[in-house]
Formats: sequence, C-alpha cells, structure tokens
Amino acid sequence: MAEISALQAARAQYQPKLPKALQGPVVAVEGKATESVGNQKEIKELFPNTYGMPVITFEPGDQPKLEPFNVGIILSGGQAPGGHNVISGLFDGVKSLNPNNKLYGFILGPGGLVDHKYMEITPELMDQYRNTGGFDIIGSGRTKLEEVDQFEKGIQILRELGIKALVIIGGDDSNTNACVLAEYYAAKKYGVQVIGCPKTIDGDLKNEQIETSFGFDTACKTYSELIGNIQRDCNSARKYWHFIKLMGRSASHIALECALQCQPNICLVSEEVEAKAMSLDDVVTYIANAVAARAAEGNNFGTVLIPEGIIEFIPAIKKLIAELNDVLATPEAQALSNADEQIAYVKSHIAADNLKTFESLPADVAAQLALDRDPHGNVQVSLIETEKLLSRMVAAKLAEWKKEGKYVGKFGTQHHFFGYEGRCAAPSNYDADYCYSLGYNASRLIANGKTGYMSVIKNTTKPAAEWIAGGVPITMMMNLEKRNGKMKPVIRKALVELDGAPFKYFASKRDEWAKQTAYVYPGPIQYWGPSEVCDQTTKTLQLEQA
Ligand code: FBP
Repeated sequence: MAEISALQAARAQYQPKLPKALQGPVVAVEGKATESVGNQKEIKELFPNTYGMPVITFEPGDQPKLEPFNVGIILSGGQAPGGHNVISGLFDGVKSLNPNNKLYGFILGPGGLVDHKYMEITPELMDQYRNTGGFDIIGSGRTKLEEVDQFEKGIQILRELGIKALVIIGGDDSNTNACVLAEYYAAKKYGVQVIGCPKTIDGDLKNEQIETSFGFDTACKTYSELIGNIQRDCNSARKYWHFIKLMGRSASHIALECALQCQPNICLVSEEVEAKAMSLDDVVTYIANAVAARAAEGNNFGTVLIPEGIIEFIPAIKKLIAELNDVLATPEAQALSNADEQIAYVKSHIAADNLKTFESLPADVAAQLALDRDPHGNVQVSLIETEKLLSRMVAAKLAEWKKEGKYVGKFGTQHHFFGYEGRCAAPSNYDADYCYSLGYNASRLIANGKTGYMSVIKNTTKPAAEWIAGGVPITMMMNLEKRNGKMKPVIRKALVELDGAPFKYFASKRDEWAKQTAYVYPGPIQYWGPSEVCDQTTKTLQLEQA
C-alpha cells in the first residue's frame, strides 16, 4: 500500500454522519408532480418518460426487498472535494442492501462508459480513499455524453456487468447529460436507471431543492485560508496590491464566499457588473478609485478578489462571445485547425460593433475568446489571465491620474490564481458528511427504482441527523438555452442573486472593507476540535438559510 500521511491515516478512521432517515430501512414519500423551471412544453416533449415526476423524501419504513444488483459510477468534469466520499457512501449503501452487490467505477469520466474502461471498487480499494480529496480512485473526464451511439455503447457494458443503475457525479452540464441518458434508457426500456449527484466547486448547481453543490464548502475554505495568509503578508509588508483570481467559471459564488470569509478590500461580482452594464473601463476605474483612496490614507497595499468569469459578464464582451459561439459552431469554422486562421475567420464573420470590442481587447484575451471551447461549449475562462489584465489596466489608469496631478501613491502588484489548489483538498467535515450522505442516498433512490433523479440532501445548516434525504427529478431544473449555436435542454445555472442575502450582506460592508484594513484570517480547515471551528458551513449557506 502507498505511504500515507499521519493526517490521512487518522482521517481514514472518520465515520461520516448520515441523516437519521438514512440510518435504517426507508420508504420513499412522493410529493406533487413537478414542472421544469422554464420552457415546460418543450422540455416535456423532449423528456416524455422522465418529465413531471414528483420530488421524493425518504422516511424510515419498510425497504422494498431486492435481488442482488450491481451499480456503476462515473466522476464527471472538474474535481471537487468529497467525490471519494460520494463513492464510499454509495458503496456502503449498496452493500448494506446486499453484501453481494457490486460497485463498478468507469475510468476517467463518461469516456470510460463509452470505451468500456472500468474497474470493480473492492472493499480494500474503497478503504484507501475514504475521506480523502481528489477523484483519483477512478479519475474524471469531460467527455460529453450526448450521442445515441455513445448511449448504445454504454448499454453494452452495463449489461455485460449486470449493472442496474448508473450514478453520474457532475455539475450542471454532466447532470444534463445524465438526464438525457436516463430518458433514452427509459424510452428504450433498457431497464437501467440513471441517478445524478450535484458536484462542483463553482457552487452554481443549486436551486430550491439543492442547497449547495458538494465541494464548494471545502474549496472556498481552502482558498480563504490562502487569501487570509496573503492578507497577513500584505498587512505585514504593506507594499503590494494582490490581485487574486478565483475559479468558479461563470458564477461568482466562490469569490463572494471568500470575500465573506476574508473581508478583502475589493471583491468584484460578475453578476453585478452585468446588472450595472459596466464596461471594462468602469471596472478598472472602480478598482483604481479604491487604490487611490487607500493611498491617500498612506495604505499602498490591498487585496482584490476577481471571479474568473468576469470578462464574460461585461455586456459588450458577452455580446461578442454570443456571436463568436455561433460563428465558431459553423462547419467552415470547425474545419479550421490553425489558431491564426480561426481568428482571421471570426474577425471576418462578426458584426462591426463586436469586431470593435474584439479589437479593443489585448491580443491574448481576444485569442482565448475566439479559440477552443470546452466539450460543453464553454469559454475556458480559467485560461484568461484577468488578474494581470486588470492590474495592468489599473496601473495605466493611475498613471493617467498622476499626470493630471491626482495623488495615487505607489502601486506595486502581485498576482495569484486559485483554483486547482482547492479542487482536490481533503473534504471538510461538512463535505465529508454531505458527500457520504449524497452517495448513500443514491443507493436508496436506486433501491426504490428511480431514474432521472438527482440525489439531494437538505437542511444542512442543522446537525447531520436532522438532514432531509430524497430525490429531485432532473427535468425540474431544466430550460432551453443556446449551446454551440443550437437551442438545447440544459440545467439552469444558478448565478449570484443580487437580491439574495449573501450579496446584500457583502454590499452593506464592502465600502468599509475597501477603506479600512478589516482583514479576517480564516486559517486552515480543522477536522477535530470545537464544533464552531470544525463544523461551520459556508457563510453563503448560513446567510441564505438564516
Ligand atoms: P465543473 O464545472 O466540471 O465542476 O468544473 C469547475 C471548474 O473547476 C471551473 O471552476 C473551472 O473554470 C474549470 O473547472 C476548469 O476546467 P479544467 O479542469 O478543465 O481546467
């Protein structure tokens, strides 16, 4: 066995908590029929077999008796802390129904199902990964499951392995695919159930039924530890402005949560930038004003948090990206393999106002917007160095103001991008329990014959015993959106709500934080100790549920 740290060894002994309802046999209590969040008519037509199903809650009761069965699992998309605990929860749940049940993991994401690459998850293997971060037990991948050919290849291996149900652990795009697969197998009467599980550090897979996506808690705590450390350094040396970009793709939930935890001088929120129709220059002026105001008080240092997707929310750039997406989806553009040709092609095919925006951007940013999308059609925002772009533009603005005679102080900068540092962190107590419960709960959805459902655990700001377990039809979260140039059914992404409690609290404090040095230093995640230190959920969830 590979050598492990003392912390990992001690952590392996941790038994994650389960909601009371899942601690013994359960019955599924059905609520009312559901509707999709948008385009009800179209979604119903696209998902005739899985549309309108009721929300389910599990309560103690007589579990239906079942023949032994096997289950498959896929980790899809970006890593998020707690993935191994979803698998261990599912493993223990499936074995509790019958010790002869088997769990198979498909290797490196949905591609493993299509290419028939899999492994059995044995008790010995599982024990090495309990309460650890990462997705390395079976690996993850971003292959998009959407073609009939892929579904048919999938069913071959599922049948060969006697798999009754497939659990797909993923974000909004992967759960959209899970829903399409569930519908396809139901329509074909293949007898294989598909269950989704809400994962993503981005925190944007949430709605009335899903309180939070797993991994958000641990990732934000990890980034907040690092931001806190930088703020201590910043307040010790008092000579740099730190520009810190944070992962999160489109939504600003991570940046906002880290701001609530650390109280930086500035935190940009993309959703607000869009709502206020701010230009890039407006964003730069906002930061430069705060820098100059602090300089006037002798503070030539500070911290700026930047959500990685901000560029997409500046209205002119958003409009440009929408047209680039359409142009890039055309067969002519798809046939071009060389980056220079692709850029020349888009420049000659976009509207004049978009071309103007395109040409106003630094070449590296423009190129990133015009080049490859990820398999789901998203701009790869993690590759755009917004932290450097913004600090460069703020420096230029301050230099301009200086020439005009305004006092701007000194402006030394440091740049950071936090994303990969937190995605595989060992899960916090919250994520360890939440993920284990999500996985265990998935086994109960399977045992109750459900398909096209997402595993959900609610009431999570309360002690775990009081958590509510159940399932939500994935179609309930869907609407139609344009992807790769075509209208597609997708799960609606949850962006930061400007009238929600987390943003409102932040907005009420940010002017004070901008001027003063009101830093909070959250420190590292703790697993043992007083509950207020070890078991706190995110500030976002606490404010939302207050
Ligand atoms: P998921 O949406 O798949 O959970 O991934 C989230 C994320 O970590 C984003 O925050 C980030 O923009 C992206 O993945 C980076 O992708 P990659 O892992 O392919 O570099």
